[in-house]
Parts: sequence; structure tokens; C-alpha cells
Amino acid sequence: MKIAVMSDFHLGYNEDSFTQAREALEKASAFDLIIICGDLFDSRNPNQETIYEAVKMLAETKKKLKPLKITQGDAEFQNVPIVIPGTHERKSKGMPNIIQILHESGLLVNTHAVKTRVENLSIQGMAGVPDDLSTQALNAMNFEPEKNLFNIFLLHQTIKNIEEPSSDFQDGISTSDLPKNFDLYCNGHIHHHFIFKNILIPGSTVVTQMKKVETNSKGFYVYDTESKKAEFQEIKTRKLYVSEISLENTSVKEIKEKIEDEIAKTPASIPLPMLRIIVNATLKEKEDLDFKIKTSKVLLTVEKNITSSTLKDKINQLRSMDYKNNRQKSIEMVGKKFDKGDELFEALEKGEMEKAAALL
Ligand SMILES: [Mn+2]
Repeated sequence: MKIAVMSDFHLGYNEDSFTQAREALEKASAFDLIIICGDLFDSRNPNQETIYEAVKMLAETKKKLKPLKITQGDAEFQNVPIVIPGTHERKSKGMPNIIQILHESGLLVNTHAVKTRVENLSIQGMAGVPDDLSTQALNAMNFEPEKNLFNIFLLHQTIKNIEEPSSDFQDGISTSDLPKNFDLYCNGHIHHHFIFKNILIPGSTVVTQMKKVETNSKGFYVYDTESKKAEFQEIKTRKLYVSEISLENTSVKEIKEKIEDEIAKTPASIPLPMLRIIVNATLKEKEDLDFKIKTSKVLLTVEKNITSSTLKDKINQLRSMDYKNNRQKSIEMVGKKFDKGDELFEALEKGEMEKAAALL
């Protein structure tokens, strides 16, 4: 059997979330079964427009999928994706979440804390829980594989000890916390795709964080239960590019030129690519930082970490002072007389440079 494993549509996050989820589901309908590992929705209370779009794409998927009987005990379902709720769909105890609502409508099968059977597959899963509770929750639920079946476990958690690019996870479960002896684990929550041993992480179908790691392709895995191999299927998405510019002793004019160079270097594509530029710079002279760049080639985000050289010197000077014992003198030393000393030092301590600059 060929299973399409996908995750994190984040429907409602933006327009792309709908087009790209639709694209993934359309492509996945060619395979035998679809699994979605949580965060189908971006909000625990999606608005009606979002629910409407979701219902339409799930109904369409149901029509396209080949006939396939899915059971949970006595309950029977036909040709629908197998799903767990993610952390974004989480509601307080006793309140129905949107995945339960769609389960009742017959458009998907919620497999949180129940066994779902499809031919010789047994699929179990746990909805996304906050990282600090995840180990406890897994232990409490005590999942076990079923005999003589191909066992799949779905989850939506941070797994901190899996190797992948730019791992900065600290909280979450370890692979040793996973229920033992399942043949395959499918995990959502992590927004870029990779495989660790028998754990498939399909990533999100939409960019939500604009991090460098999200510049990777988006799509889903197709797992073949016979060859026990997975292949990544890319979907058409809006491309993301992230670049960083560092300039010392410069001017706004120079910064703007560098940004324009980056825009020129970005390959053209449809839909328009996103370009995020991080500018780290110190200015020769104090200038207005509220500059705009006009472009119709990319969707541009500029992150400005810019200070003037003189301001930087002042901040360093202030930082090196023992202000608690000598506050008044410290302020006099930088040639300023004002009564916002406390506010200024607080901003400096918190690293809020723009606020500190405004106070100076
Ligand atoms: Mn997510």
C-alpha cells in the first residue's frame, strides 16, 4: 500500500495555506491512503470561511480517493484521510475541536487515542500536547502495537534528539519516549521535512516562520509498506529566500543598494517569491531608518538591526557602567540630563535597542 503522509496545512494562516493544502491533497489522492499529522488549521477556532474551504477540499478528496474501507471498532468510513489534531487545534477538556467536528461529518477519521484499521494496517495516534506534558501524556496513554499487523503511530510533537539541519530543540520528547515496536512513526509539528530512521516528518505545506530552514521544498512523503521506503513528493509552493546583509559604518543609501542587489539576485517565479532580508548595520551618521523599497518582483520583508555608530558607542559606554551604584554620574558622563534613566537602563537590559535609541 502507498500512503501519502502530510502535515501542518495551517489553513487560515494566509491565502497560500489554502492553495498549497489543496495542491497537496490533489496530488495525494493518487495514492491509496492519506495521513495528516495535525495542525490542519491555524487556529483552534477557525472562522467559517476557513471551515468552508476545508470542507470543500476534504469532500473533493473523498470523491477522488480509490474505495478503501477504514474501521474503528464497529464504525466504518470510506476514502477519507486519517488525522490527529495538532497543537493549534487544541481545545480545553470537554470542548469539541475542529478535527472531532469534521470526524462527525464523515470527511476525515480522527485517530487520537483509538485504533484505526485499514486492510493490514493498524494506525494509532496522540493529538499534539504542550512540550512539557508530552512525555507524561505518552506514558499515561500506554500505546501498544497490534499483533500481526503493520503498525503506524501518529504524533504531533517536538522530538529533541533527531538529527536534522539547524536543530535547536530543547524541550519535547526523545525517541526513547516513543511507544515501542511500531513499524512506522509519522510526526507533524516540525515545519520542514526529513526522515529519521523510521520516523517520517513531512513538514508543513506552507511557510509560517520565514526561517532559513523553511526555504526547503514543501510537500509530503509517500511511504510504500512493501518496500518500506519513503519518497518526498514536492508540491508547487511560493518560494522563500532568506539572506543576511552585514555592513559597518554605512549609509541608508548603501543599505538600499544592497537590498536591491538581493532582489535582483532572487530567481523569478510564480507565485511571487517571498524574500526576507536581515540587515545588520551601523550607520556613519544618524539617518531616518523608515525607508521603503519598492519592488514588484518579490514579497519583501526587511528586518532592520541598524544603529548609528555614535549611538552604538553610547550604548556600549552605558553598558560598561555600574549604573546601580553610580546612576546619576553615569548619565552625566554621556552628556545627557534627563529623568528617564530607569526606563533607558531597563530597555538596554532587555536589549530593546529601538526603545533605548528613542530615549537618548
Ligand atoms: Mn504547525
